[in-house]
Amino acid sequence: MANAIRALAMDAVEQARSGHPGLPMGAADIATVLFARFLKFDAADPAWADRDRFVLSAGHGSMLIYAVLHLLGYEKVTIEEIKRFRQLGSLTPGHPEYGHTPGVETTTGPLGQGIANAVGMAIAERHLAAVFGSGIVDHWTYVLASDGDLMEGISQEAIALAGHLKLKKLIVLFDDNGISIDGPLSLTDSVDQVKRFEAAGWAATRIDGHDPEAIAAAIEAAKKSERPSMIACRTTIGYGAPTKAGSEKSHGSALGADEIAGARKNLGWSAAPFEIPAAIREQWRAAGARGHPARLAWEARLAALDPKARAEFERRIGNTVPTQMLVEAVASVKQKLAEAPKEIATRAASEFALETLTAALPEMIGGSADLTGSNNTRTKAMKALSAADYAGRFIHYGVREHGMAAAMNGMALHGGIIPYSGTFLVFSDYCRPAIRLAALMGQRVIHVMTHDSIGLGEDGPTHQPVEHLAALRAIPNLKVFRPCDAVETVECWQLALEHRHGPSVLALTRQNVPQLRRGFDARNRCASGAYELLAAEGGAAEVSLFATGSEVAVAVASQKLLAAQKIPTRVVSVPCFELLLAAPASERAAVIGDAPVKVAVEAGIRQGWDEIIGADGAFVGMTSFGASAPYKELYQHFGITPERVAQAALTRLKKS
Ligand SMILES: Cc1ncc(C[n+]2csc(CCOP(=O)(O)OP(=O)(O)O)c2C)c(N)n1
Repeated sequence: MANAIRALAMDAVEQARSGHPGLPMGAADIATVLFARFLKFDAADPAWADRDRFVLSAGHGSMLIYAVLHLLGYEKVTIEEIKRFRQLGSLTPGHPEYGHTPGVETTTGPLGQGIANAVGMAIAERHLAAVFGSGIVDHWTYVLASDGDLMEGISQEAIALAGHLKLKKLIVLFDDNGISIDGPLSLTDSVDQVKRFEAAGWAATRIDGHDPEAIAAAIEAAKKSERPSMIACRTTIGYGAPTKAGSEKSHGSALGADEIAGARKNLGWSAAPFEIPAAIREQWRAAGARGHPARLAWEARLAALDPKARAEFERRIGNTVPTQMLVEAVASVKQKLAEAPKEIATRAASEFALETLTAALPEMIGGSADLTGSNNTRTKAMKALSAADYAGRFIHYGVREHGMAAAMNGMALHGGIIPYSGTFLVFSDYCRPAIRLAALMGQRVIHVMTHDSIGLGEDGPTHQPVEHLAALRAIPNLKVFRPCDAVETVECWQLALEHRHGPSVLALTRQNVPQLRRGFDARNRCASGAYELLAAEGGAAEVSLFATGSEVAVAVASQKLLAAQKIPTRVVSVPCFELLLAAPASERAAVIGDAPVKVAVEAGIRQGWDEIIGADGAFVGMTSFGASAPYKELYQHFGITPERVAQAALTRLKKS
């Protein structure tokens, strides 16, 4: 059975003239034992909610999972798709892509992400089991990780968190082949991985990864452990290849006809390319159907559940937000703000909104990377999620932004949870690879990123984001929200929760801002990405001021200065570029307007703004890193003031 994986991997990579045969050939025995004897799944229903999750963290070994899915009988993964490995539109892309190939649980390729996703999946499993009971949620999360996965720093964050949370249903199979691209691992690494995992609170062991009984025994033992488990499986990369086995030469390129012929001989595999002998195919198909009775039994248990509980489980696992409840929750927050306006930081406004939103949406699981009090992501009612209480809804991620962001992706992928978290906006760089993957996979994860400009003050330039808004806006399918006050903050929360197929960032202030939206307006004005907050007075607008977040108040003050000089000026709040730029051209044109002078103000760099104000528009913002001082002084020092904005407008007006 394992040789069938090896043969398909060799043949597909050869046909594509590109790909990675070494890992699938080396890890074939591990995958065979896992899928044929342990993994709970049903090839006939890849979306079964209580299936065991399998994460191929070393995504370059994609032919391993494609071969396995094909052999198990996943309907869509046909031999034709295997033959089209790495070709445009095939179900077998270069690296596994979530949502593309049934049976692929997460997109992997950037090493280290998969193992960190798996930690999130294992957290999701424990939490949902605590909420809905082990009759409905009770599954394992398995990971196949390579040397590269374990060398990446993110793996340390993931391992430490999993050990701390005692995620006993997480099992990592380490493809311990001692080879990476540059050559033997002795070039780069001397870590004892077993000791490393043990130090993080895992059970860890070392076995021969080509001995099926040893693999099975190690998995059996891992399933009895009270801790997460790591099994270092000593393997030979490119197992079976006559000259390239055990060498980096089998890692990432086609083996060539002679080497493949030699490997077929060594493995005793005489079938033609892409052909699987009937007896072996039968065994694989039987493995693919092995979980069928378990699935039916699970479906019966679900059907027997109290109808309300069943409906709630199905709603949550289907990632369906209760629209009416969300709309009502947002309206009630806005009502309170209309009655008693708040001059507070938008991070505090976010906490105010979360009090109501998290009560309405039990699937929201919050967190922070050790900045809970600063990010305001934990509401008073939220209990911590811990090894002692997986029903808790707030995760203290520790100082682990990258691991946090990747674990959040895993939770969203698992289903049943809307993860949101907190850190400083400047540390979005530490989360960026995982945010990018959330965007690529279309996952609803929400990052609350506070201290969003020089407005954070004394912590200085290391902590003051300058280029971050622009950098985040560059990621496709990510929505970046920068609300200007408490009302916009709750509206942006609603939009982030409704952005079902992609991640969001909420960039929030540390400093207080005035509530600019007064009175009750049921509409979500942020939904159009930008809107006219204040119309021009005294005639057609000669100046349009555009601003986001804390700088909207600067624009509003500037409007007064210009009004004193009889210059009709409008103010447009731009809480979300992506929504504005996605709006129909006519709507976009209407909100951007045709005032001869356009000025934008944002305490960040200009990049991206030209799409709104044009290359000839004026920009008041940052052109350098910030500095350490009280924030009001910084706004003066860097010239982000009403006077400077008015001056910029006047200078342009004179020119025009
Ligand atoms: C974050 C990241 N950096 C670099 C790469 C490029 N890359 C792909 S595989 C690999 C290392 C290969 O070694 P290993 O993980 O041991 O895999 P094996 O050689 O056993 O297949 C590298 C550096 C990557 N995919 N992701």
